[in-house]
Amino acid sequence: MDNKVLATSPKLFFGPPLHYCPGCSHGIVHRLLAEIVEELEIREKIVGVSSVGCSARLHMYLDFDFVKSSHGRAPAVATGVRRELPKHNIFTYQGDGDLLSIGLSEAMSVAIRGENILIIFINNAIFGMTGGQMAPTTLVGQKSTTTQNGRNPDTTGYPLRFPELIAPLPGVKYLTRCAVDSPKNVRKTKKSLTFALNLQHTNPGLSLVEILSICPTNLHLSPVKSLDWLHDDLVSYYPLGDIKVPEEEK
Ligand SMILES: Cc1ncc(C[n+]2csc(CCOP(=O)(O)OP(=O)(O)O)c2C)c(N)n1
Ligand code: SF4
Repeated sequence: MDNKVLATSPKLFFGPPLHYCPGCSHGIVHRLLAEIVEELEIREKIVGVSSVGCSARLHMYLDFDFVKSSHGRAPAVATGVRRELPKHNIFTYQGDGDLLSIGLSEAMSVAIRGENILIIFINNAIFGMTGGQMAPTTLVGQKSTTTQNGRNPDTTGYPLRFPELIAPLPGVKYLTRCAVDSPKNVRKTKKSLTFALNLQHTNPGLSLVEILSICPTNLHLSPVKSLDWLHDDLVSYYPLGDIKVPEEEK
């Protein structure tokens, strides 16, 4: 193992190695979480809710408390944790298939109730773990195992921009879209996640940080070409930047 990598790993991060495919974005976000919890000194005051999909083992890589939830149910589980621990930081970590397919009802419900939790939403535009089926975020024309000629909106609808959908709800406080495709954007993602966690103490309500990501395995592209696809195709449909920020925090 490379000692240089180990020497610079955050203390709360049990990795590398990770179980992900080469080029997968999940590991970058895991590492950011370890860095943030360490820097904010909240190891004893944060609970994550891990879910299903390729990131189902998230809790095994991070040295702080987690509750494991079933498919799509992380926001409901996080609500229960919030009721018991009103002063903690609480977050869910969910893929697009998990959050917006089976979990759409739970996701909408926490937005309507304005639950004081953070949803970390990994949008790689596909169901990763189960072999590349269409997700609600799959782009028009994008090939998947269930849209072999490319997604056709006439039969499957249009890709869902979830933050834009829930933005008008008063209990929804902070919505932003980031990407982990360049050092600059990784730093911006870290800033947004930190901002969302701090907001739980100053301006309670639902926060959602969408992180545009890549799944090279199911895109059938190299990691480098997958990043080109992210810049050229994904960002064109899912624009980066803040969607909603509380007036008093601007
Ligand atoms: C109720 C239920 N339905 C379906 C599944 C199968 N399943 C497990 S992970 C997954 C897809 C996860 O995709 P996504 O949330 O996009 O995460 P990724 O693997 O891309 O990170 C599915 C359909 C399941 N575990 N439970
Ligand atoms: S299948 Fe996709 S999302 Fe899953 S680990 Fe591999 S690259 Fe990552």
